Amino acid sequence: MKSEGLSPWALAEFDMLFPRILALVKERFELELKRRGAGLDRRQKEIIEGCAGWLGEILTAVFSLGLFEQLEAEIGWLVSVLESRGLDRGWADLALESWTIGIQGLVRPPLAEELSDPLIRARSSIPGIGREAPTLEQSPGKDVQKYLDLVLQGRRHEAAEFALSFLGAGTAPGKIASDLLLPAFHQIGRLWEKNRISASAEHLATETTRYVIFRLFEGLKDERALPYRAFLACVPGDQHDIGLDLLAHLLRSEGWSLIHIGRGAPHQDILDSASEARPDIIVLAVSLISLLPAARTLIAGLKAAVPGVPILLGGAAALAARKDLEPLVAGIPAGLEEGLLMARELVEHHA
Ligand code: B12
Repeated sequence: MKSEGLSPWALAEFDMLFPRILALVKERFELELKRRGAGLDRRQKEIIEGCAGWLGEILTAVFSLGLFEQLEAEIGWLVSVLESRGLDRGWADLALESWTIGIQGLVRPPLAEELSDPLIRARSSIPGIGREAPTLEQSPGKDVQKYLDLVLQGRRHEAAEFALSFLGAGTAPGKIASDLLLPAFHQIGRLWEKNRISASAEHLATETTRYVIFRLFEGLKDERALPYRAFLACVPGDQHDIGLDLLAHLLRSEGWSLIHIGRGAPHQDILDSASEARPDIIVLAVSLISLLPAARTLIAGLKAAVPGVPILLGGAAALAARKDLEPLVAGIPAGLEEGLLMARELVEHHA
């Protein structure tokens, strides 16, 4: 597939030398941690140790899909994660510098320049990152804030009753999800990023949200009972399944039958169960940029295993790589409503 600005030779060289470059970068991080990590606690050290491999995964996605603009966004996210955990942005700089040195040391010129130029550009953006308005200051609105407080405390019945009160007032479940549940979730993500809540709090919020979603859609069935069957799965490695779950509820409420395997299935299992399911459409979700190469491999595998079945790809990472991935799939919907519409159009067109 085409990657803007990067030759296939540079890409092949990067793939081949990846393990060696990664080993060098890790070694450099270990040395730096010994040199200036004395005052850091275990969690801080874990974050720093994770930087080397994390950037490697991001670079694999950025290079193979030509997502050069995304690299700066990801570095911005890393700086935010580091600084809110008492670590300075010098560690993000070290990660980019180490990958640059590794590439320049092991890859032959001029391919080395091709690969390291985007890193050098991203590095120069570090001093200016996040100096503007901090994202947490954006107020989520009164209802979202109220719902968010309940979800963060795991008060699932009250959270569900609050969400259901909008249903009683005539708002559709899908609209409640997009206007209440999703903004709350986005705020939860920012709170985690800023180290205001733990990963376990994120898990509690997820399970509470799952319950609220179940209550919102419980008993809702469209009389149309559409004769279509969808197969839904997260890309291997991606745990973010709530968006996919919501789409599943929306489809089910229109009377679709579903084989919804959610998250956790490895590549081959997805291929096997998709071909066994014989669906009219396949719906995949990917939220993390680092898993875009896995998404692309899965799409290729599904096209071979279940030829002719349209594939819809959704989720935050799919949207970020829309331009590059769109030619590979039947559609990348911007949101859940659009996903529902596209799914219907594709199966009707296909039938
Ligand atoms: C809940 C959550 C988790 C839960 C997931 C539980 C679960 N079962 O889903 C847990 C705790 C496991 C988790 C783990 C991690 N997470 Co997390 N997570 C979130 C959070 C708060 C909500 C995700 C979510 O469900 N959002 C609701 C969806 C529906 O909204 P959306 O993603 O914006 O999607 C829109 C569209 O894309 C569309 N859509 C979504 N999915 C689909 C699918 C289809 C088919 C279609 C058509 C449309 C569609 O609908 C939405 C509205 O239009 C987000 C914050 C956020 N901004 O979303 C972080 C977030 C995604 N996580 C993040 C990170 C970093 C992680 C971890 C790496 C570290 C961590 N926090 O522990 C791990 C990685 C685990 C893994 N390998 O997947 C980052 C990603 C940052 C980045 N730059 O990529 C985020 C953005 C938080 C942040 N601000 O730092 N996470």
